Amino acid sequence: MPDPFRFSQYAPRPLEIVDTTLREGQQTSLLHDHHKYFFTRADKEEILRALIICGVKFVELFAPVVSPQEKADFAALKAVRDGLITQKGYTFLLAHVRCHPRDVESAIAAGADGLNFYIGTSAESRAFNHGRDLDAIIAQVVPLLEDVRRHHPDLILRFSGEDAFRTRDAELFHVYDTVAPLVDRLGLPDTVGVAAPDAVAHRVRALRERYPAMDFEGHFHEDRGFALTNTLAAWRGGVRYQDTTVLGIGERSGITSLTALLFNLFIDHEYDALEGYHLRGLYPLNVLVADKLKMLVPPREPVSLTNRTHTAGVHQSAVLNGAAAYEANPLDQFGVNASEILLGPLSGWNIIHYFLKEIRYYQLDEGTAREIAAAFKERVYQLAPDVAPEQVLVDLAEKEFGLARLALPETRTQIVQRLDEPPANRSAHPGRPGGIALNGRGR
Ligand code: HCA
Ligand code: CU
Repeated sequence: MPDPFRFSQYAPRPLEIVDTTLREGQQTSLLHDHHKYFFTRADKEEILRALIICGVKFVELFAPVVSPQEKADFAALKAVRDGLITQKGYTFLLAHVRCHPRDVESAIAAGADGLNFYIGTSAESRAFNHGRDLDAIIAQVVPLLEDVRRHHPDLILRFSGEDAFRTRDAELFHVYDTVAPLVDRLGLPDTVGVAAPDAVAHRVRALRERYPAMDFEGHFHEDRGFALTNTLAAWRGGVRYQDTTVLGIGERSGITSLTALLFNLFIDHEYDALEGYHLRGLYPLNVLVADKLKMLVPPREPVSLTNRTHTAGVHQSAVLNGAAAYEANPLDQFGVNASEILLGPLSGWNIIHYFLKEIRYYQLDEGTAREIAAAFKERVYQLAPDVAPEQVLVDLAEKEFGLARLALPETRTQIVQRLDEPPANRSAHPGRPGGIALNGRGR
């Protein structure tokens, strides 16, 4: 009987997301100001839990050597993972390590399931990062990998030539030829975001020809706005493992967004790729991480409430006749619907603030939104099935917190938010208002 805890006996799915919100994501400029934005241990635990619930099986963390806090967090996150095994199966925790024995030892001591090695191979990295030439890189990396392989045969090993897209084919091959027999995967990170989809397709083809039995891992930065398209190009070229973060956060403008990737694969009918992912949990996941960053799900995220917001008058009247007029994509299947927005286990005060302010047009500040959210959460799970949760929220806002609505002139444009749920859910809540939630502005 295969042992699901051992990678050698794990049958990888067609697409394996390697989520790196808790590593690359922590390098986002949004987390730069640590007084305002900071992933606490509790935040990280919540994010990991949500990722596992959404079906992610590979999660990258910093090597514990990075700081005492990361070390302690690693242990806490492992405990979260262990607590979910019976319910959700095994998720592999991978430590991001420099090709340095100290990094490796710290990760092994912390009980990592795998090591994601990286070292710069481009001329720029060689000149400005570590000062070693390609043969010196090989001389540093190969004995280390051999040693780890020998003593820890069950560890999942991945090696990335950092800045692979500014590394010439021949130079990358020079390093990968010696490393390939020692690892489970080779990475192809576009560290500085220079690649376009054609270059990605070309590189993937060349790598697959040279290493036909090898698995690859894509990692694409957003500097040119190509992160998602590059990931799709790599996936279509046969790259099974793809790095993502929630909301695409990461160094500079970030990397590929987890939910944007799964959403696009769905739209393109690539259902094989979606095996094992829980799509309805994706919008709540976006909200959860946005909430930690003290912001709303950014409007550029495909899986967002803004994609169901209509402001132009002609759009609104068309949407009221038939949503399909300006909504082509089944966002409700990704959790952008009233029950996930208000009731999802991950929805925070932020979305309640947005809902009351932007959709229902109450005047309220953040502090009040937090208080209302706390009261709402206490109440909403004890509801009779025929009471609409939106009504509870509105009652709280009006009757207990005495909020007033913004009074605006008739002519002011209404913003229409479609928060209707799919028919199956709707019939379960006969007390709920009709399919379209109209805001109260000017009415
Ligand atoms: C970094 C760089 C990295 C590493 C990716 C990888 C990149 O922040 O250390 O290990 O494959 O973009 O190259 O994120
Ligand atoms: Cu990166």
